[in-house]
Amino acid sequence: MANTVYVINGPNLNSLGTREPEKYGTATLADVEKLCRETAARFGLTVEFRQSNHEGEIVDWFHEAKANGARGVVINPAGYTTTSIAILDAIWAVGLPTVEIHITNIHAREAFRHNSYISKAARAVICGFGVDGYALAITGLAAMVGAKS
Ligand code: DHK
Repeated sequence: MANTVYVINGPNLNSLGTREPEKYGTATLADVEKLCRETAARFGLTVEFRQSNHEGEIVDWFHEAKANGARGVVINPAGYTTTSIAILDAIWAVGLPTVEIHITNIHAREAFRHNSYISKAARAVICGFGVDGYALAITGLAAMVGAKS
């Protein structure tokens, strides 16, 4: 798995496409997966694409990524962004370069969405580009880890 990046999606992103489309758009999670795979392939990278509504499962995936020799992680922590010290600690524990992405501009939304625990460990943060942010996150991660197009 030396050329693999994990793309981890948090709670409710399984409903992408039908969930509040005025905020999150109409692309589905399957569309996002395709975008991620196509973007990663340009840098010779393959993608492990995951989604969970359960915090502990997301923590486990960081440890799995490390054990499998992944190059890095892109995560949309969704509703766990502002609550999960466990995911923050997992990022620090495994030490993999991690890019945080949000579809919406969380800083232009309700105040309770502004304070990200994940940002304290992420190497970079992207928000507000819609699902295109996933392609930007993978492109940035590829540059961070020296994966060439
Ligand atoms: C997705 C969510 O589910 C929210 O909980 C976050 C994020 C924003 C997004 O923009 O991708 O607050």
